[in-house]
Amino acid sequence: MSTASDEMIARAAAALRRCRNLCVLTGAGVSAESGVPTFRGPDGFWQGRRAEDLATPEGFRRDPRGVWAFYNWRRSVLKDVKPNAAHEAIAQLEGRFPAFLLVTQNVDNLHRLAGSRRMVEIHGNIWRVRCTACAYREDAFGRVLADEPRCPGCGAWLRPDVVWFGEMLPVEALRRAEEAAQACEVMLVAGTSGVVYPAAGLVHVARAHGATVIEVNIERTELSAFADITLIGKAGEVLPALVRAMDAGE
Ligand code: BV8
Ligand code: ZN
Repeated sequence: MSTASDEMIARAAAALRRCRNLCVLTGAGVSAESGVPTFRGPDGFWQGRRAEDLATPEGFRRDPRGVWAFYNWRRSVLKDVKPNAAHEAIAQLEGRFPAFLLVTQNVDNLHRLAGSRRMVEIHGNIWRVRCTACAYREDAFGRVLADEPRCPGCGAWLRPDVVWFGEMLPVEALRRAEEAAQACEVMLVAGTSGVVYPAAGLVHVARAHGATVIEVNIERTELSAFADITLIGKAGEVLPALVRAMDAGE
C-alpha cells in the first residue's frame, strides 16, 4: 500500500489554505486506528453476520435480543477506545476555517471525544437509546445495557438511536450536511468506502457545486473517481501530515 507522496499532500494543503469553507465527511476508517472494526473490511463481520443484516428495523423486529447482543458487543468494544490522531487532526481543522462542518457517518462518538463540536452525526450515536413506543430517550454513554433494555416509562423495547438501513436520516442533520456540501469550497472525505447513501451522495453534491474533493483512504474507493486529490494512507498519518503541511505553508 503506497502512502501519499509529499507532493500530493502539499497540493492538498495548498487547496486547504485557499479554502474558507471546509466540509469534512468521515466514515469508519477514521476510527480503525482506535481499534474499532470497520463495516466492510475483513473485520466487518460479527458472528459471521454483516451489519447490513443486523442494522435494520426488520432485523430488530425479528430478533431484538440478537440485535441488542450486536450493539452491546459494539458498546463493550467502544467504551474503552480513545480517539486517534485522525480525529484529533479533524478537531484541529475545525478552528481554521470561517465556515466548517464535520459530517460523520460514524456512531462511535469519537469525534466528539476528540473535541469536534461543529459536526452532525447523520447516522446517529450508538450511546443514545430511545424507546420504540414513546418519546423516551437516554444518553447511556459508556454503559453496556441489559440484554433486554426496556423503557422505564412504558416498558417497550429500547433501541439504539442510530439510523438503520431503510430508515430516514435525522432530518435536521441531513439538511445541515446537504447545505454544507453545497456551500463548501473543499470537501475532505476520509475513511469511507462511499457505498452508503445518502451520505456518499454528499460528495457528488459538493462536486456539482464546484468544490475540490480531497479523499483520504488506505485504498481507492467508489468515490476516488470523483476526487481531485486521493491521498492513499492511514487517516491517522495522512491527516496530521496535512495539518502540518498547512502550517508549514503559512
Ligand atoms: C435510506 C448506523 C431511504 C447503524 C449505518 C442500493 C443502492 C444505493 C443505495 C441503496 C441500495 N439499497 C439500499 C440503499 C439505501 C441504503 C444504502 O446505501 N445501502 C448500501 C449498503 C448500498 N441506505 C439506507 O438505507 C439509508 N437510508 O436510504 O433511507 C428512505 C427514504 C425515504 C423513507 C424511508 C427511507 C440509511 C443508511 C444508514 C445505515 N446506517 N450506520 C450502525 O452503525 O449500527 S451505515 C454504516 O455504514 C455506518 O454508519 C458506516 O459509517 C457507514 C458507511 O460505511 P463506512 O463508514 O464507509 O465504513 P466501511 O467499512 O464501508 O469503509 C471503511 C473505509 O475506511 C474503507 O474504504 C477502508 O478502506 C477505509 N479505511 C480502513 N482503515 C482506514 C481507512 N481509511 C483511512 N485510514 C484507515 N486507517
Ligand atoms: Zn417508552
